[in-house]
Amino acid sequence: MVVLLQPATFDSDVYVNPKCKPSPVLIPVVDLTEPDAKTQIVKACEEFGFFKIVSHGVLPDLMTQLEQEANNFFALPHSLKEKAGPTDPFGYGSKQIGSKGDMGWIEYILLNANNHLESTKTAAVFQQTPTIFREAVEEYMEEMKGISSKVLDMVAEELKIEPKEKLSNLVRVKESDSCLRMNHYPDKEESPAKEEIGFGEHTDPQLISVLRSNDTEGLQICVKDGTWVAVPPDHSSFFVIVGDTLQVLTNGRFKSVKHRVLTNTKKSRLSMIYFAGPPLTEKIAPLSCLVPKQEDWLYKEFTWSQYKSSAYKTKLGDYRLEPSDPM
Ligand code: GA4
Repeated sequence: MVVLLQPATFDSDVYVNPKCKPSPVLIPVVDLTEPDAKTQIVKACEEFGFFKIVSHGVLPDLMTQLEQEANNFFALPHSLKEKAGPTDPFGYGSKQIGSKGDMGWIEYILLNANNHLESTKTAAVFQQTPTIFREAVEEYMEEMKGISSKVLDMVAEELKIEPKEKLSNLVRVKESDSCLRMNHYPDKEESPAKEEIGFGEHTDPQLISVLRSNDTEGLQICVKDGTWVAVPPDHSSFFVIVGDTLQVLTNGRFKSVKHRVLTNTKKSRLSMIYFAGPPLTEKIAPLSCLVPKQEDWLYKEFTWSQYKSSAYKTKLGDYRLEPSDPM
């Protein structure tokens, strides 16, 4: 199934893309219960590095409860929220993204999916909030681990990757280095609201990311010809984003998709993104069952820990996956 998306329009010169065409773009929507879902997922990963999933089985109550609790956190006085910051990279952050000076119209919480209470910053997030917030976060992370493993199993089955749990095990094991981010893009008082960068363009370093937002627009993806396409929000579905690591494992067959969030509405946007990452010690290289001859590999082998630490030293928009030299 495919859905028609509207191409993004831009007011400011900064965002004008010379390749921005007024043509509609088709973005895949995959129903996870359909028999050909895995074929559609692989096609979507090759074509866009992005797709929407419906019939995912996650209870709407959990999604709305976490959204409500996150909204309650962001409604706290700034002085209280700051007790869980600055980010290390976990904890509460406001306007600053990463450590290289990227800024956005945003405040956020970044939580490690494993042992998150061991980080003093993330423990501080939950000191300011009722227990129900931590419980909802933990339950939601389990669901997201399930969704990302399921998507990776479907990819493995379609690509005939052996053993067939090879990809999903990277996420399922307790050592997996995944994290959950809750982004709050505050509303604008002025009318018409000024368009600003909420979260600048970037690719995600991990395997896949699973995003859910409230019904406020803002997310855009960059399609093959360089056109930016606005993704209509849908609070009951998830959006899957291919990350750099899956691009390397598939030797570039799947592309990690550049995306960004622009804020130009009077409504605040809240999104939750689960970044499914492999264990820190995992060696990442094109899968030999997909690319048997090493001379055909576009990327050198590296560990997730090496890639992650080099990515965290870059600016958000930097291109981090030069073939043969990902370091
Ligand atoms: C992008 C994906 C995730 O949000 C994130 C981000 C991280 C951060 O916010 O600290 C990074 C960014 C993300 C990629 C490059 C570096 C690191 C900010 C930044 C400038 C948590 C992640 O893993 O990488």
